[in-house]
Amino acid sequence: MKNLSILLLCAGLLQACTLNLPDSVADTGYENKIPVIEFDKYSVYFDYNNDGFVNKGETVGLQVWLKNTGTRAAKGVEALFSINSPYVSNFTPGTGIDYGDIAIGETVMAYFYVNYSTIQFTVSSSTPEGTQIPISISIVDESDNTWTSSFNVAIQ
Ligand SMILES: [Ca+2]
Repeated sequence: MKNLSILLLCAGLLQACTLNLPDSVADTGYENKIPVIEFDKYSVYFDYNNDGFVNKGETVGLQVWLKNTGTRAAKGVEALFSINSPYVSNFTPGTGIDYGDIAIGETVMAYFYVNYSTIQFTVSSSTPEGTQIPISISIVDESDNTWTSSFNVAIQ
């Protein structure tokens, strides 16, 4: 609560606040800042009928963006995507995808295939409409920071 009050004061009095920060805030150095990498968004890069949606029976390619929501840049980010659904087959790649460096607040898309998609899979023609396909992401950087994130793809 004390820190919140200080932050509110700082909105208009940045200079004065810098001089009066309590130790708990003033001592927050670079070593205490961490990158946090998580799923940001995806888009359908290619699908069989070109409607931009993932339909049952289609083989699709998705582009996936990751974002650094932390307080420090991440170096050498690699993401391994996995899927566990009875309606999905031919999920690739089974290896990590190099996202490179991700600055604070930056959103980055990486692709694995020549066709510029990040991941690719086939949806069974027996998939019920409205099924949510869960995709997990295991993320690591060169400093051995690890994160897990996930998102759902709706089958139209
Ligand atoms: Ca489609």
